[in-house]
Amino acid sequence: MRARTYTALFTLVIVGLLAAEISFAARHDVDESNNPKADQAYIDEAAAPEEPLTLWYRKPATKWETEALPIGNGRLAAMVFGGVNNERIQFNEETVWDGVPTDYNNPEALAALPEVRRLLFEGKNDEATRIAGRSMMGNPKKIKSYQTLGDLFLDFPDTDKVSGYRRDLDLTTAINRTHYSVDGVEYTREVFVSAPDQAIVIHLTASEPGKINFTARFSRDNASIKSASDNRLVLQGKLGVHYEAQLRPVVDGGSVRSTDGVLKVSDADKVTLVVVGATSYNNATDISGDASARCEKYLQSIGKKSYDDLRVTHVTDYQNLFNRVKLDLGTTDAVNKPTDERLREIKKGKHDPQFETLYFQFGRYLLISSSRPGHLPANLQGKWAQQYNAAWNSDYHFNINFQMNYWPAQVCNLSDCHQPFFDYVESLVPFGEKTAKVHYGANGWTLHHLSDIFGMTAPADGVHGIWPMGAAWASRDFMEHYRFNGDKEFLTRRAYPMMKESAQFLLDFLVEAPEGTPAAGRLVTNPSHSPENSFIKADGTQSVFTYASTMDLEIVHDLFTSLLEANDEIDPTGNFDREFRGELETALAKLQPLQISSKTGRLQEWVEDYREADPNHRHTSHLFGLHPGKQITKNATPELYEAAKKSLEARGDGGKGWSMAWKVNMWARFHDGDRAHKLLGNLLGKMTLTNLFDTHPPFQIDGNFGGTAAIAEMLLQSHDGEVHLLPALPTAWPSGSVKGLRARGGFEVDIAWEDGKLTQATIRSLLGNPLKLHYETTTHTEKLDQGDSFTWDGK
Ligand code: FUC
Repeated sequence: MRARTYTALFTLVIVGLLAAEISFAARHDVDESNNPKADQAYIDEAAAPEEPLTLWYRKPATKWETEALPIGNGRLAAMVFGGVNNERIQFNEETVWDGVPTDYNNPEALAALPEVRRLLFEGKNDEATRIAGRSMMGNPKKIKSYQTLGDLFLDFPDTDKVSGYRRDLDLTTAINRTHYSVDGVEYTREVFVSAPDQAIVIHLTASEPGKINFTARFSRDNASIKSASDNRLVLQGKLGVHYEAQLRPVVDGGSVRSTDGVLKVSDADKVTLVVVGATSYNNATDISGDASARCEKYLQSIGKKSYDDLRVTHVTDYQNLFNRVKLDLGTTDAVNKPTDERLREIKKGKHDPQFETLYFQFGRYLLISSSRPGHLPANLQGKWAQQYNAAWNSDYHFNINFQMNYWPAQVCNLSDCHQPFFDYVESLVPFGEKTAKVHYGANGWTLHHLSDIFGMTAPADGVHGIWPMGAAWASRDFMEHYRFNGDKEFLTRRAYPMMKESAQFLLDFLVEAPEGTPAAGRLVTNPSHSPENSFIKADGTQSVFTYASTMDLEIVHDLFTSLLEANDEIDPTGNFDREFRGELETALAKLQPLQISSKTGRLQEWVEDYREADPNHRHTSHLFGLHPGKQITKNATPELYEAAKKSLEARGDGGKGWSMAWKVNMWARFHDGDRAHKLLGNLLGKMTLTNLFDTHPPFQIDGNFGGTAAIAEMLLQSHDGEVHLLPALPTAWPSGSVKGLRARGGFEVDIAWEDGKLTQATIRSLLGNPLKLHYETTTHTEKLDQGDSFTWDGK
């Protein structure tokens, strides 16, 4: 009786947990605050833009999430609607977060740990869940949301006599443009966000003088909005941080006046509006900065720069990053159709390889626009959020999403854009050191499944948040940076210490599994999760909470072997940090190995061969060792490789945006180009919105970045000690070329192929490392000096 009550109670807890996961998405602000006076559709024959790497549409956006177009400079971001009678430009600044610096640690947690561990080893998962839920969560266990900074509305004289309407986003310049004619006068609006000048720049022109008339106003809940000197508009408010935006107009001809928070421009020839924004955020413990002074400083430094100056500076800066990679997967006539029409046809099954190129470059565009050195990294929505309560707070999720954002960074030649990831993760270390101590009595640092900008490193949300592997996973990017760039200074000063601290935590956290468990005598993690997935035990009860999930073991293996690799790089004689090296080697030898199920032949997701509660679960965590890790490869671990393939097969071809993107990467690692391409088709056809944003749903940017990385992964791999050309080329891309991808070991790679076969590859050595090339069944080694190039036809 009692057991049954517990089971029922427990099932309630689990169902509650899973429902919480789902409702978390559902509870976010819905996409209602769209352009209130949306323009009607202007469907006429506006010509296609000349530049094929352009998103373009024949009607203004009405919906923020699916239609408006994103622009950004890594700190500021904006979504532009392109309305004719009413323009809406929603904008963000990366530190506009609700909340204040907080100590999230829970001093009660440590006392509960031994009991929870014992219960999990004894298979009393439900009891362990209850105790952990009560005692081991962060305090508070919820973080607050990233938010919009505000909206800028431009109201023009109403007209319905519009012709030649087009709005577009040119990925080669990062300029958004709205163009149309009324009564024979052509109007053009250009909007971009400049990184060098730290401003959103809006430029309005007309083909005849004196034709520009509009009013402009800011809007935001709970903000004060007023006019100020130089005809400025000012928006100010306070969450925990003080936030501020300022608009300064430069008007040629006609007249301009700003009163009571409304700017009125009449009969002007051309107008430039410069919008700047800032908050009082200094760092996770200090929000005492001066938002107004910061805005003032941005405007001062722009001074009297002309629009043309601002534009040239922006384009030069942007192209320095964007132009490094060129991709051609084939051309199609569809390029002459608006992007929304093309996407509709793709959803119906049309093959449009040039659209896949557009999608790839859009991912690179998004990374450049949301992640720049000196600023915060891209969050769940990049930096684009119109909400006050965004889905999952638009936070940093460390159990896949945040790391996925950075998968394209190195291979797609945007190493600079990876920097915010490193700075941010390092900024969390002091908080994670405290969490390691307070929650686990451990050295080193830890971080659970999510974080914010106020130093959250403790377990959040629910028991599935008691997953202290986030720091270890995030540390792998530091080593990847070294593998791609060979920067010894980065290795010794940043990568090695970061990985070491993460490993110090794990060395303390790992415990020996007791007799009677399948892992007896081996080192395992406990407590543990396979992120957000649940399993069914032999007695029919369901749980998410266990010990030694496969992903944990793979993360530990990845980190410890990376540290040994780093140690060798620092001193090949093995004399560097000898004692710690020994500890790692001992722990690795004792670590519980990965298991292949005797029932299914699949790689087990948990140390015990539990039944799956959701066989198609969106996370494919147990395949971490295949991708992004490198523990499981065709050459080194053929049995695990085959077992992992069976696991991926069994997961099916469905998923959320990001999980589909992950699967494309994984099929690329299985060298199955057609399967990878099929799933890329699912990503584009089912999980891509009209503005090419990935949708979970709702909009979540990880799928964009994961998808971009996957396309690169199909063309080039370098995780297994060789530069593997066209490892997963699908039949759908018979001929094409890519230029400027980066490979580990410090190589820049150009590849051309025809009729499905490599025709020529050129590899430039950036570091002078030995080169091992691989194409189909052929390998070739070459000694290259730094700066040398080698051309190969794969034979
Ligand atoms: C992970 C996923 C969810 C969502 C959230 C932001 O935890 O399980 O699907 O993507 O992150």
